[in-house]
Amino acid sequence: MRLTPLLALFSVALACAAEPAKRPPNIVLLYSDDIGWGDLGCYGAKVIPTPNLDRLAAQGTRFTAGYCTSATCTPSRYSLLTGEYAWRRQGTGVLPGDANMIIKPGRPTLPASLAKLGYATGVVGKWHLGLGGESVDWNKPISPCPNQIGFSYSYIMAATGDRVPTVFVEDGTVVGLDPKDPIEVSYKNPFPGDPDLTSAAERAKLKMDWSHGHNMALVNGVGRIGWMKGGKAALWNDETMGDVFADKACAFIAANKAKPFFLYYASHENHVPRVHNPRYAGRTPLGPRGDAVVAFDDQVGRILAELEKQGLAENTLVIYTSDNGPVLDDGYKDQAVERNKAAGHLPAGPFRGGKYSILEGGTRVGFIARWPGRTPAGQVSDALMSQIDLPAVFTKLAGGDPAEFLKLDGVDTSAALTGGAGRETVISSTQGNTLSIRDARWKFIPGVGAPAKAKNTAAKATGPLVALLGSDEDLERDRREQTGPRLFDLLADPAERKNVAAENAEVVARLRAKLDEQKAKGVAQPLPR
Ligand code: NG6
Ligand code: CA
Repeated sequence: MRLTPLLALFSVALACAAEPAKRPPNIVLLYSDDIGWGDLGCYGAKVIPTPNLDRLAAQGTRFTAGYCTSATCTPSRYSLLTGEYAWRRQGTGVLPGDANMIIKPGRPTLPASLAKLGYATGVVGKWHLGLGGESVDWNKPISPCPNQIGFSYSYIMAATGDRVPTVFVEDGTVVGLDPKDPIEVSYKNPFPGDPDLTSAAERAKLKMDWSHGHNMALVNGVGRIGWMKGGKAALWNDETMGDVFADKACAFIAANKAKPFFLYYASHENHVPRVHNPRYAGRTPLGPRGDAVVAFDDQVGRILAELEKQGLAENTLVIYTSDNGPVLDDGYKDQAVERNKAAGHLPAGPFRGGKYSILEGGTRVGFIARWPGRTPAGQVSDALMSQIDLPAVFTKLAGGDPAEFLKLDGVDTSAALTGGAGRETVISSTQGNTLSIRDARWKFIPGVGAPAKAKNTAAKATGPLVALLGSDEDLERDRREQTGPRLFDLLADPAERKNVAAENAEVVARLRAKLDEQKAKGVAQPLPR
C-alpha cells in the first residue's frame, strides 16, 4: 500500500506515541562493610560459600582492580555519595555515633542527582555520616538526615554496630521509641548505673568479650563505643539486624517498582561486633567473621530474588562493592585471627594490608556489575574502577548530565561497565590521609615523613592490621621504608614487597606530579609528600 506523504507522517507519529519512553535502569548498590577482595568465592575464597555473589559475577562482570576511596568507612561513604574525595575536607574521618551530618544539604550528591531525574532513592543499613545539624536530639524528628540530601526513604543505623545509639532511624525518626523512655547519648561519660566493662566480673558476663575499646555501653550483652541511656524498647537486636535490613530493602523495591529507583543497600556485614543470626554459626571454619560474609551473601540473594519476583532483574544495574578492606581483630575476641590462620584464608586475596592500610588490601575490594544485556556476562575485567566515580556513572546511566561530578574528582567510567576502559589512575587514602596513586602498572606512595617507630610500637599501633601485613620481615621492611617514597610494580609484585622507587625515578616523578595536581585542587590540611 502506498501512503500519501501526510498519512505516512501521521502513522510515524502514531508509532512514536505508541512506543513507550525507554525506562532508565533501576540501580541497586550492594555495599558491604569490611569485606575484603579475597573473602568472596568468585575472588578465590575457598572456605566461604558466597553463591549469590558468585552468580552475580557469572551473570555480569567481575572487576579485579576496583577501589573504595579510603581504607575506612566514613571517608569512603562520603566520597561515594558526594563524588568528592574525603581527604579534601576536614572532619571526614571515622565518626562517633553522635556526630552531626557531614554531607551538607544543598550540595550535589548521588541520591539528589538521581532524585532530580525522577528516581525513588532509598538507603537501608549503615549510615556513619553523622545526623542532625548543630546537635542531635534522638527523641525528636532528626534533621538533616539522609532524606535532606536526596534520599526519598531511609532506614539506617546512625553509625556502626559497635557505636551507640544502638537503634534504627527511619526517615529521621528512631524506630520503636517509647517517649516515656527518652534516649541520651554521651561519648564522654557513663550514665549512673552503667556497668564497668573493664572489670573482670562484668567481662565474664559478656556475650562476646572485647579485645580493645568497646568497653563502654552494654547493649544486648555486647560492649560498645560510647554510652547510652533509655530507649530500651527501640534497641536493635544484633541477631536479627541482617534480616531487618534485607526486609526493608525488599519492601523498598516492591513499593517503588512502578518507577525507576536507586537502592543503596549498606549492609553491616561484616563489621564488628560480629554477632549475627545463630543460623549462620559454623557455616565457615572462620568463626563469626566468615559466617558474617555468608549472612551478607544471603541478604544479596534475597534482594536479587526480589528483583526477579517483581520482574525487574532485566532492567536493573546491580553493583556490588565494599567500603574498605578486611580486618581480623577489630576490637572483639571473635577468633578471627586464630581461625583465619588455621584455615589459611586470605581475606585480602593476593594483597597485603587491609582496613586502615595504604597497601592494596586497604582499598582494593570486590567490584561486580550486572546489567543483563549490557555488562558482558561472565567477564573478568582489569579496568581501573573507583567508587569516587559512581555519582557520575549512575547519573549518566539514568539519562542525566554528570557534569557536576566531573568538575573535581569524578571520571565517567560508565563505558567500563559495558566492556570499555576504566580510569587512568586511582587515588586511595587512609584515615590519617596518607595518599597513594596507581596507574595500570605502578603504585606510588609518598613517604609518611615521620621518623620510623620502633618495631614493637609499630606492631602495637597497627594491632588490628598486623595479621594482614605479612611476616615480621614484611612489617620491619614497611616500618623502615614507609618514611620515604615507595613505588611498587603491581603487576609483578601485587603484595607490594619490593620498593622499586630508586630504580624508576621518572615513574615516581610522573605519579607524584599527578597526585600533586589533584592535591592542588584543594586539601583540608597539608598532606604528607
Ligand atoms: C575503630 C574501632 C573499630 C571500628 C572502626 C570503624 C576501636 C578500638 N576500634 O575506632 O572497631 O569501629 O573504628 O570502622 O574502637 S569503620 O568500618 O566504620 O570505618
Ligand atoms: Ca568499614
